[in-house]
Amino acid sequence: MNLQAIYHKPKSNFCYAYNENVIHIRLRAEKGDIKKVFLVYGDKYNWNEKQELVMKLTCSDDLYDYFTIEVTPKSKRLAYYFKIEGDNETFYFTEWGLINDINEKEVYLHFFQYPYLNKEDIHIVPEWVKDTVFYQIFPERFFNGDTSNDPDKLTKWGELPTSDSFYGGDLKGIINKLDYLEELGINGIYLTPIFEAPTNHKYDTKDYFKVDSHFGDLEILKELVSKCHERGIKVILDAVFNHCGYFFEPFQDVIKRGEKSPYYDWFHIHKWPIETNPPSYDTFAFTYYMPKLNTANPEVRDYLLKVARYWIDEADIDGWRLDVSDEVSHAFWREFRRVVKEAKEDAYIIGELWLDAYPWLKGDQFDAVMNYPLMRALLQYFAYENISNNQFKELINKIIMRNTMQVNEVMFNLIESHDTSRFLTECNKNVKKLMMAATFLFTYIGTPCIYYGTEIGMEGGYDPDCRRPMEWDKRAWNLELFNYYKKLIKIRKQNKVLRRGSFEWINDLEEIIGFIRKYEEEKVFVLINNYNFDKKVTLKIDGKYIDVLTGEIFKSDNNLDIDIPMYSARILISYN
Ligand code: ARE
Ligand code: CA
Repeated sequence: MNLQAIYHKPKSNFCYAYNENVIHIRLRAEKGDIKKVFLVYGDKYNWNEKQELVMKLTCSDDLYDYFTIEVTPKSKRLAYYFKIEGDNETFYFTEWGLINDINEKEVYLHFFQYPYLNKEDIHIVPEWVKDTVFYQIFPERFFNGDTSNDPDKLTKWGELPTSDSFYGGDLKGIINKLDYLEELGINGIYLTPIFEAPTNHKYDTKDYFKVDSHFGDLEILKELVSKCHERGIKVILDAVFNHCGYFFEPFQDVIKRGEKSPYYDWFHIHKWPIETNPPSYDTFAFTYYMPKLNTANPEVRDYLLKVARYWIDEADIDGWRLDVSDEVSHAFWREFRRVVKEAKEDAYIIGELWLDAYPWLKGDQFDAVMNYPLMRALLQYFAYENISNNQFKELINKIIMRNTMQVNEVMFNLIESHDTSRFLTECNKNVKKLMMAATFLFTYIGTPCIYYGTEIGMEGGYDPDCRRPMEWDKRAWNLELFNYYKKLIKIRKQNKVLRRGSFEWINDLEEIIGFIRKYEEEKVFVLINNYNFDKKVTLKIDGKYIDVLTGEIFKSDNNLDIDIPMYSARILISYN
């Protein structure tokens, strides 16, 4: 047995409260090394009544197996250790390591503990997020609903963007297109920044309390949010708190007055007079027009927290997406969460974080992050075909195991954004591959987000090309893709099992990606063929199923042979 590979840690993603009653436990071991693991658990004050349960080998990544189990400790206290069986040896894994034998008289010296399941420490995620399909809008590029607020020099709608083009898109434009969004079926909108700022992307805020005049004003934002709410659509805004813009008044004051400015300590200034090339102060990515804010300064914290609260109170927004969230202090985000959840209990807080984000997702900071690791796996498997089926599964498993299940269930899942090139461009315009990746996105755990225009086949390379103005001429749409997206959204909305169900791979399908999701009595089998050859697979299933993509009905009393033509998928839902 490879003892060094065995890993567990209480109060981490390996042992956490899932809700007020349930604790999830995971154990890691070398892949293929361990035959069986038992969880021995009980209350440390009443150890006599301890119980023993077999843990399930839920998944594996490239190196490890993960065994998991769910327990409901009666007294809310949990003491436990693992009994691990290898080929011809048994070990006990305890707080102090691996031992050959447990001396039950001294067991209290050994066991791991989740000492008490305190309610206020549990990461409660907003339930509505699980029922939401998001749509990301870059407001400058969606629709121009009010030409009277346009910037001076406009690029013609339809022409390709440069880093500084303006097209005139605005909030009124989004209001005008709500029928479109409702027809598509989405019920959540994430807007990249809308506050006053000179650039087209507005990540360089000048005034955090003002809607940019090219986009509208407070009244129009309120109208947008209330009209969205009337249609059951939630609205999330972008919080750019890592840095401000060059023209942010406090920064301008520092430029003028240096150390005499009361705002000097709002930033990280290395030298005055201020120089911009290279910047003599900390910035976002050495970008001189994005001075980094000093959240160690309580005044800065108060200011930003006021901003966070203001837009919830004034405009009734439903959450925040946090720009460059990894470079802002954890201490700040903890306060941020408290303030935001106080203003709106079920607000959704999403970090923009491209890494393993577990340190931010323990329940005291964010609810979820933009799932860029998932996007990467989808690109590798569906677009580039440079990883095998198994490697894809291992990657997905690795990503699942990084976080708690309540986080996975509200993860902000995406296949492209305003910071990446478009999926369709990455897969050489093979719309079928995009359709297959989308099938995964809409049937997988977590909340799907569509970047405006994906659904009609928009293309584009890296920023700024991925921010082309939305195509409104239906003749230029890929209608097959559009209808497929509509269908996927509808299927997800109609089937709770896709929004709440458990997740498990179906093994031995060779080139087919297959998984099962279960929720109460419902079951769904998803099969995806991302290759240019037809396949037939045999599923060991019983009962009646409908393929909600095609309407075909299947009956089986053990082996179901099913065709999966090239670049197609099946979503088989059980019914009586
Ligand atoms: C501008 C120009 C671009 C040019 C760029 C480089 O528009 O054409 O290529 O400058 O100089 C905003 C604007 C961008 C703008 C940028 C700087 O939207 O258009 O680019 O400001 O002025 C990392 C960060 C992540 C960040 C990405 C972009 O970790 O936080 O880089 N994303 C957010 C927003 C952006 C925004 C900003 C931050 C700044 O979503 O839109 O940019 O407010 C890896 C790493 C990641 C890295 C990622 C992408 O995987 O792990 O850390 O993200 O690659 O590079
Ligand atoms: Ca306009």
